[in-house]
Amino acid sequence: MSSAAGVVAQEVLDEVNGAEVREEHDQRKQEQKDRMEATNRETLLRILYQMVLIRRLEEKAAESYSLGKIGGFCHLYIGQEAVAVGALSALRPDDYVLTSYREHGHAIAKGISPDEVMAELYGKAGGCSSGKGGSMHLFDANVNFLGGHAIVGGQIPLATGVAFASKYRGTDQVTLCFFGEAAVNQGAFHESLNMAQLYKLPCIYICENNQYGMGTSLERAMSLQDVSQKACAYDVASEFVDGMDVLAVREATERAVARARREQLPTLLEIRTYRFMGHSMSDPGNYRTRAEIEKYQERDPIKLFTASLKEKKLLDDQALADLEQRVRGEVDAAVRFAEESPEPAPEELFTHIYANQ
Ligand SMILES: Cc1ncc(C[n+]2csc(CCOP(=O)(O)OP(=O)(O)O)c2C)c(N)n1
Ligand SMILES: [Mg+2]
Repeated sequence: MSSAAGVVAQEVLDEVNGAEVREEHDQRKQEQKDRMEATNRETLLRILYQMVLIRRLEEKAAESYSLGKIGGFCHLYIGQEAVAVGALSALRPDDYVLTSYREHGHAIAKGISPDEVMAELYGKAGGCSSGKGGSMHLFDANVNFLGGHAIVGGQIPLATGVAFASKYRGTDQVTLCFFGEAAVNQGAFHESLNMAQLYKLPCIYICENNQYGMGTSLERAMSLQDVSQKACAYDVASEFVDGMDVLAVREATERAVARARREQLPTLLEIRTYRFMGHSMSDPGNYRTRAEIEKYQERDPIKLFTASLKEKKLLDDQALADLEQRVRGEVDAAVRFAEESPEPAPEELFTHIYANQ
């Protein structure tokens, strides 16, 4: 075969692949548009607003990190916003949320203000953890957001205990526990699922499967890669969910919440997603290709949702521009708040060590 023929063949192949991607995209958009029927416009626009706010706040955080204004570790959630926003949109304000160190999005969606999140990233006194937690330890008991946990899988038994407390006290509160797929290999995950089903606890375990644990792909670390199947071992209900479709996440969480609130039973949701940035700000990213990242960026949850809203005539260019401007204003204000907030006082070293301080 001549090299010219080879080039033609590649072009034909690209065209076929491109058509396949477009077809898949159109199909997902149609599914999302069908799901929109179940939710009012105000809620849909709030969901878009939250996803855009989280994205822009983190883009700004990356900038501040590069300028040396944010120290320590910083794990961005860019690409995964539909998981936190979709799931939390199915909760009541008095429900509990616990998650890992990749938690800026969950904190915002649970109601911690952008000012307090940004100030915490800056390590300032105005932060939600008084500047003593940083990026990995956002916390606010006032909105039932119980962290921000840096030990992989550490939040899973804690969430199980929180759900036990709700049941013991006779409330109908539900606990949502988020973790990455690498945490599923921890014993704590298995012990918790066993206990939750045995004790009938209202806990929803959400595995955000972004397919990598630091630089290690799922295939290299897990013998059974279908995470949702693992629930069978403990007789726990489970679902596999597309994490790029915010409404698919919302609907699956609604089903799990109903099971938890009415029947006091746990659920495992495996939500397939992808992080567009490195594991943390210091990740050189040489374990995956540019082409792989671009493939998933085509399926950006914010792009998909915006396109669906526009086609359903629930959003136009002007409304989108207004939303972006409102978000930009909030993010700029959060940065100003963080910059102007004081450093924690030296005495703060001795507070919050034991309870009741
Ligand atoms: C018990 C424990 N072991 C190892 C680490 C180091 N570590 C931090 S993040 C991480 C990968 C976790 O990946 P995953 O659970 O998939 O979450 P993701 O970062 O993808 O959101 C590891 C191994 C840790 N923090 N805690
Ligand atoms: Mg992961």
